[in-house]
Amino acid sequence: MRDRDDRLYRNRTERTEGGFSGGQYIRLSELLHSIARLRRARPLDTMTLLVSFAEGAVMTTEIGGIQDRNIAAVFNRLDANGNGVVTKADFDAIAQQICAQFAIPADSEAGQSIGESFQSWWEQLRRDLDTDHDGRITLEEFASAYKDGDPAEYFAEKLGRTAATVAEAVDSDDDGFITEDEYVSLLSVAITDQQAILAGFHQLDTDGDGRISRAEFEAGVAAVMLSDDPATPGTAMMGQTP
Ligand SMILES: [Ca+2]
Ligand SMILES: [Ca+2]
Ligand SMILES: [Ca+2]
Repeated sequence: MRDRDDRLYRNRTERTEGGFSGGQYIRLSELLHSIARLRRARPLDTMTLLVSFAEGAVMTTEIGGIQDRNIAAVFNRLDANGNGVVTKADFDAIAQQICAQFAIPADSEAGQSIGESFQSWWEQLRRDLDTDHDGRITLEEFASAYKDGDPAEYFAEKLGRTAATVAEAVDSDDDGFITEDEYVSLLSVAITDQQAILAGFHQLDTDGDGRISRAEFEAGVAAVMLSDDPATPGTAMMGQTP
């Protein structure tokens, strides 16, 4: 136990002191930007890629508090082949799914770039989260990143940047606000229960003006996996209810 605690501490310290060069969330932002750049010749916007990534998500689990269930929901999406651990094979599978969906040949320049982007994202995750260095990220390892110590400030900052990228993509008319329609169209690929989607929308709309500002959205995304209080805006985004 002592060894494990030391390892977690070391792991967190390295992350905090810059070993986390960019972090997995920054990787996602970079990935979306680079793919968007690559695909500019053909219409394939960031929103479409986000939707593609979210499809097939397993968004409901029955066990634990709201934080555990949100963490499990994200973990299950990363575990693309559903074998209960996140490995390189999952990221290969996600890259292949995206290439297949957009008819991008895997051996083309664009296909190779997508594959490399997901590989670098996996490598970053492995360095940050695979605390026993066995090449597999278990749910326990994944959850410890969000639950041990006090990760809130750190993750709020990192996740906030990805949230900004997502908000930009979802705000299709670029007026700085995400409307109910824009929000529902993003979430409905992952969550079938419309009431659950709307509950997430209203929870994020903290000033109650009927639309989600980018600041409201970014604050909510940053909190998704960090809070065990169902009253915290963001905790309902993944379709989990108290
Ligand atoms: Ca897996
Ligand atoms: Ca491991
Ligand atoms: Ca609002």
